[in-house]
Amino acid sequence: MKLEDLKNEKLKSWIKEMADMCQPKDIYVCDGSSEEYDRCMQELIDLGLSHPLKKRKHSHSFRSDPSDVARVEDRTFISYPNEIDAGPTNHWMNPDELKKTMKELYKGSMKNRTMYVIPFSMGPVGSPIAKIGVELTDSAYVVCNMHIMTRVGTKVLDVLGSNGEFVPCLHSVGAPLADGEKDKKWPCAPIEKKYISHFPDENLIWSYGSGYGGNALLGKKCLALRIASAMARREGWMAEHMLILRLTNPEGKRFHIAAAFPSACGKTNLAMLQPTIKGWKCETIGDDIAWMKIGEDGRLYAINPEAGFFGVAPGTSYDSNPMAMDSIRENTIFTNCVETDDGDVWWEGMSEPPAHGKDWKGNDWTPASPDKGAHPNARFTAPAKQCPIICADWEDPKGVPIDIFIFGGRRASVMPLVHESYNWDHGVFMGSTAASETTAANIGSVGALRFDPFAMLPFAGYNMGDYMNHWLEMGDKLGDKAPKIFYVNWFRKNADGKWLWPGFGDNSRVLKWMCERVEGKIDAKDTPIGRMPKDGDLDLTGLKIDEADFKELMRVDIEAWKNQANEIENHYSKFGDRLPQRLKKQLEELRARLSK
Ligand code: GTP
Ligand code: SPV
Ligand code: MN
Repeated sequence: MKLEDLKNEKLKSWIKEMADMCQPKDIYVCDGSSEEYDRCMQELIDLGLSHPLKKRKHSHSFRSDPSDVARVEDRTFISYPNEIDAGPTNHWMNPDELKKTMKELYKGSMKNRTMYVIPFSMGPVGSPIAKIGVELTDSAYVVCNMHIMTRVGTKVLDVLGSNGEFVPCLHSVGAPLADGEKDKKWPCAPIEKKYISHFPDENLIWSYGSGYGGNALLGKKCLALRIASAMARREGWMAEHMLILRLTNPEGKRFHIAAAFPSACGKTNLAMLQPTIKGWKCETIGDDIAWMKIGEDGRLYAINPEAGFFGVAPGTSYDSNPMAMDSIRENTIFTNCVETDDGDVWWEGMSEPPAHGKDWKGNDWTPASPDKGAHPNARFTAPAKQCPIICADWEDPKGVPIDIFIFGGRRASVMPLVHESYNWDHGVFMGSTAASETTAANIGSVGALRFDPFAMLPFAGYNMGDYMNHWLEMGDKLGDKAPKIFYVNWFRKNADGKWLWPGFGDNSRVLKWMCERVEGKIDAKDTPIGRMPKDGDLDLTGLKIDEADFKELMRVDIEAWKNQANEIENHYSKFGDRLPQRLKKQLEELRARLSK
């Protein structure tokens, strides 16, 4: 389709204005067809960027620039006229100033490149809950990934019509080409020139300088979380960093669970759970993002706005996550994995290593090499419909009614395997005080403990204090129809640094306990931090776990929790008068219970 044929005048004039600034050699409007995917991929193959895999049908391997391997939180901006509206946990710049700086960078940034226009829908095309975005990008890699991760093409333009609303998303890798200049293997800009910018008042996204993941696939973290969370607050719904799954018990009763864990802390794995307890079944609805609205019956309904998985490769195996392994057998893009000599990909934790291959930097690699073969944030991009346990209703625009919310993170100590909140406010308190060790999903230090409220620290599009208040208000609206709230930690370690809990499929045991709590089948034990399983209520049938290890896994260390309460006070103090009083009260109540 040509630019002139676009029916939406606002879209047409925005594209023209952006093209005047970025000066691409041509403009191409994506139709979303498989021929288009193949053509873009062929261009990338011809440039030497994409390597077709002999062992996996219609699949390709990429290696990014070593400087461009993950999200860049330090270069991510939430831009409102007033800094306080971005809040203390976001990087802020004044919108005029930020735009001025970025316009200088965008000027001529697409020279000798094509500007692709990607109309996409987050959520099923045409559904009332879906949002339309249009990404302008100079990266064919982004086009191919967006084809998998979102619903792209002419069908979206048809829904947009002549006067529909869309979120404008401008993206440039920030590497213009001089006439006749040969392209780099992975064009991008140096870190100090990268900007991932959001203007929530205008529903506008500007991204510059990175070609990787959430920095560049703007439907995902930028639109579906940062912009959508701001929209959701204005409109009374929720946009959360949550997986969605359906669990069916042996009697056929269904439970819908939404869980928020920080990046690289187990969402994809839990979403594709293979229960190790008899008669229980799990189906996947989403693995990263949930949009939730209150339905006519007063319950909270969730949809997955995405169409694919952008999943962490390392650690994914037929043992840990067979459903993910089956999802990536074909039509998949791999980034920063090992390429084996026989034309496949490999990563740490997948299987026995190949005798020889090329590592994520393109160097010769053998199991004796000192460095990891795959980057710790190596990823696969795969269509969600390829997941063998994708739920039949996963694209139902009505969504699924949520029974259970789970928060969690990586904590080597302090946090027990599972506890339940006393009520909604206490659950919001648990979410607002979630803490986790940092991972390779962001460029920065790994393994450092930080508060990551609701697993949304890098993704909240407005002041986190206001965000906490929005959760409280949603609870007020939901009343007794609100989901029950739990907190889990699959990552507690013993003194030798070994996991105390087997995790993965065995996490079903914890979910079973939650479902039985929701049904009112069993009581729980009150502890200072919340309700915990009574002895024998957590189903450990067939599991070999040392008694002492299990005790340690479930231990509530009062002294450590008193210390935790002090850290929470410190964390809360950042939010000043934007911190809801109801959460301060929760902290006081926790302290009172700890001192009893
Ligand atoms: P993002 O896509 O970054 O949002 O990550 P995610 O939350 O989907 O994390 P994912 O499921 O991809 O897991 C990240 C890493 O944690 C992988 O290496 C997993 O193998 C590992 N992991 C997931 N679940 C468990 C678990 O129950 N126990 C242990 N020990 N590791 C786990
Ligand atoms: C995350 O970091 O939480 C991801 C990967 O899901 S990215 O799309 O890069 O944000
Ligand atoms: Mn994520």
